[in-house]
Amino acid sequence: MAFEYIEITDPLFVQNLGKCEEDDYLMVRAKQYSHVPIKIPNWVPQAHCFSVDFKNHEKDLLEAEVYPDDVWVISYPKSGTTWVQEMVWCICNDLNFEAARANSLQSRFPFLEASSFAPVSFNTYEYARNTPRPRFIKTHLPVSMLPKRYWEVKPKTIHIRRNPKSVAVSYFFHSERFFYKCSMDTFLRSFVREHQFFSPYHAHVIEYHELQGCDNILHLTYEEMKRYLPAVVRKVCEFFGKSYSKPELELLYQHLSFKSIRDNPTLNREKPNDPIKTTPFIRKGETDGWKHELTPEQIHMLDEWTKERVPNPEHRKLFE
Ligand code: PPS
Repeated sequence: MAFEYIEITDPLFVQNLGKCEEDDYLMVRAKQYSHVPIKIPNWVPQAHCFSVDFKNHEKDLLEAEVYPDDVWVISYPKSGTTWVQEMVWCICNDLNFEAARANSLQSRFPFLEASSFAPVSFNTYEYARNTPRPRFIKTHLPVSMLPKRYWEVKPKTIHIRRNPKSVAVSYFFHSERFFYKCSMDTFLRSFVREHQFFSPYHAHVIEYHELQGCDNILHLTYEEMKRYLPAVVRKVCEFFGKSYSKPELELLYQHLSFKSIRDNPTLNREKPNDPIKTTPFIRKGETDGWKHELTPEQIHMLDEWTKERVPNPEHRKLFE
C-alpha cells in the first residue's frame, strides 16, 4: 500500500463524533515520497486529513496521468483557488468570457481528488482523465500526495496561499454550508489540531515553498491579488507567455472583481432552488474580515498555533 491510514483518536474529535458530521474522517500519510524534490533535510511527510473515501481512490490517485500541456492550480482550501482558477482559465483561453460564463468552473477546471473526500456523484479522477487537452486541473493535495507523474512532467502550476486566520474563517463557513454541524469555536479547535480536510495547513504551504528545481510553479498570495490585481495578472500573463491589450485587461479585471465572481453562477456554487440557504460559497472576499469575525481568544489560539507549527522565522513570513 502506498498510503498509511491513521485513525483519529484525539479526544476533541472523539467527543464530537456524530455531532459535527466528521465521523468518516481519517488521516492519510504517503509512504512513497523520495521522488518529491524538496529541500527540507530528512523530510518525512505528515499525515493529512481525508475521509474514508480516500481508500477507494488510491489507485486513481497514484495512476493519475499528467500531461505537459496541463495547467494546475494548487492550494490549501479557501485560499482563493476559485479566483485564481478563473484568472488562469481566462488568460490561457484568449479571454473567452463567453465560454467562461457558459460552462461551470468544475467542468472547465476539474477538481482532481474531490472523490477522495466528498460524496461526489461521479469519479472526479475519471472526469479529469477524460477532459480534453489542454486540461486545467484544481487540487488541494500536499506535495507528498501529488501523482508521481506530476514530478516527471512538471506542468505549469500556480500555487496560491492565504493568511491562516482568513482561511480558518472561510473554511468554517464553507464546511457549515455543505455539512458541518458544530460551532465556529469547535471548528477552529479541530482545525488547529489538523482535523479538517487537507490539513495540516502550514505543512502544505511550507512544503510547496521548499521545492527545488520547480520553475514550473508560480507562487501567488490571496493578499497580493486583493492589493493590486493588475500586477498579479501581469505576472500570470508572463508565466503563460500571453499578452493582452489594455482594454482587454480592463475586461478581465472586471470579470475577476469580487462582485462579478459572486454574481457569476458558474463560479458561485448557488443552486436556484437550494433548500439550504446558508452562507454563499463566494462569501466576503476580505483580507482582514477575521478581525471582526473571530474573538480575541480565537485569534490568540490561531496565532499560537502558527508559532508552534512554524518555528523557522523564514517560514513564518509565509503566514503573515
Ligand atoms: S475552495 O472551496 O477551497 O475552492 O475555496 P477558494 O476558492 O479557495 O476560496 C474561497 C474564498 O475566496 C474568496 N474569493 C474572492 N475574494 C476576493 N475577490 C474575489 N474576486 C474572490 N473570489 C473568491 C471567496 O469569497 C472565499 O473567501 P471568503 O473569505 O469566505 O469570502
